[in-house]
Amino acid sequence: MNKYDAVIVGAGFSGLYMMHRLRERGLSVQGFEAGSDVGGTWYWNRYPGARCDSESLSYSYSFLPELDQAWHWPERYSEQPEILKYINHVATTLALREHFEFNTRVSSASFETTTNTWCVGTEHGEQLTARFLIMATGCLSMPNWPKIAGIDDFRGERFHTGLWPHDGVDLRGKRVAVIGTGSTGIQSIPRIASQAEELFVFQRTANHCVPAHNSPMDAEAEQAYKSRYAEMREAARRSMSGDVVREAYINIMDLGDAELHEELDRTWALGGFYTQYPYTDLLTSHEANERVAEYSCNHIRSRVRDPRVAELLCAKDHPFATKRLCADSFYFETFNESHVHLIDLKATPIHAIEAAGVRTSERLHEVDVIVFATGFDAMTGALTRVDLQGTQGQMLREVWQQGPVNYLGLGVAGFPNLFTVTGPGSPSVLTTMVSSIEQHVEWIDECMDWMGNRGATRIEATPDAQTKWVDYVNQSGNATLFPEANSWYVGANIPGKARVFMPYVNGLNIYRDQCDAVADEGYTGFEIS
Ligand code: N01
Repeated sequence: MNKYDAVIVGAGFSGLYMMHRLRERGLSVQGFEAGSDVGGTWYWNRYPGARCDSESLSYSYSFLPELDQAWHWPERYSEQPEILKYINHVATTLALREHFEFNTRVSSASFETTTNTWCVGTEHGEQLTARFLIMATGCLSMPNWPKIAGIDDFRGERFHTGLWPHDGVDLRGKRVAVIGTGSTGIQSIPRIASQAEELFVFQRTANHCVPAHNSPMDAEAEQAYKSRYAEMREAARRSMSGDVVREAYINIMDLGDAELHEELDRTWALGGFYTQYPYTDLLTSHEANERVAEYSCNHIRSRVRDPRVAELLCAKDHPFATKRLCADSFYFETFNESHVHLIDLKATPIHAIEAAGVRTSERLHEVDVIVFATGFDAMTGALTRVDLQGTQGQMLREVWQQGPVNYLGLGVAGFPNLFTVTGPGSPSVLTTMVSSIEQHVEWIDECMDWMGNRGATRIEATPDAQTKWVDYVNQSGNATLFPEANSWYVGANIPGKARVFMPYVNGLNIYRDQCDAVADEGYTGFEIS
């Protein structure tokens, strides 16, 4: 059986950087990736309109300053092919591909207490051992196919946005159904509408949106950013959001109506989904939140011609930004087109999928294609799908049945030498992902280096530190309005999943300091031997 210092699962932004760091230190590392090439999220999500809602100049690695200067992002917010091109370039330049086995899922891993190693198995029956197992499997990587009766009876074509065919799908002249109106639906619906002969949008919950205001990259703005890249990167590292946006400087309830209107006009004109960061009380005060939500709905009312449709598109059942905010590019205007129909699933729920289309309580909507923009088993799904077995033979999925438990979002009691990159209990999805990924990867690498220098072979979160961390993360989340929404942040999109607010809300800056303090004090909260 081959023996390695570490196994890395996943070749997205996390796995690639992790591989680079460990290889630079001369460790033997084997990577596995389910896809046929690198890219992770950006390998799989190729649906029409797939784009990053974080600005291109900040959504990239910070550890390659020369590439920062050389790389040109053609748009303010990059489309999926541009981001994949960047990831491919990095993987090629740093010669990372050769350390990954592609088209291979890790299916099992069990910790051997006698040797302090992980025994890792793949779906193809390979077995290998490694001192460390690093799950760089992403927060939004396990597609959610909803359990709708008759789904297999459909005679036409069906696609999940997170598993979009690599050679694209020709939707011209077709009658298309899109189920789901989260970020993905909102990005793809305008593009699908531009091709389809007829489009039926099945909306269960209207989502809060801010305008993206995407545009070609402004040469002057690009140059100005590049001239200060190091400073911008440092500001991002030290920020709550992991990005360079103004944060926590306005208390909404201190503003009169006219002042607030002016302030939101300014934010909406800037665009981008960081609307939640400038405001101190947006996510803690219902009153403040409702004022922003009302402003947002008025925008929709001014953009959608049919007042009935406009009202349906206004999110009313959860506070503003308590589900991941969506960034829209002509989403609302799409519903002014005569071939686009909005179906309100609250009024007329889906009863079944039939051979000819989607049957709601009202009628059958006949379609040729169904697009499932129905999201992911987020944050835990990619981890609990693997048979991860700890020191007592316990499975991670059993340990996490009532919600994920871990320490710092990085390690789990009973699962020594296992690290999760951007795991639940870390800021991850509430920040610009690459910033959080880099923080985790660097912390893990430094921890492994520290252990190596001391001849330590085992690190494990203590149950006590884990309980305290989970309580702290839960209490921090519960002090906000976030848990009120039936979002994937709380697992509400997956029937039967425990309802726990999973991300860490206090910001990447505070989190980074906490992780650094743990390391500086000799990895307190971990037992090392
Ligand atoms: O998934 P979602 P997504 N019947 O879970 C509906 C990131 N992302 O793929 O709200 C009918 O948000 C569901 O309805 P409801 C981003 O973090 C990033 O859109 O549960 N409908 C909802 O409308 C984002 O948050 C970028 O009532 C059903 C939709 O499907 C995350 O990915 C771009 C249903 C799912 O929305 C996930 O976004 C795009 C059913 N049975 C996405 N089941 C970037 O910027 C589910 N729905 C990088």
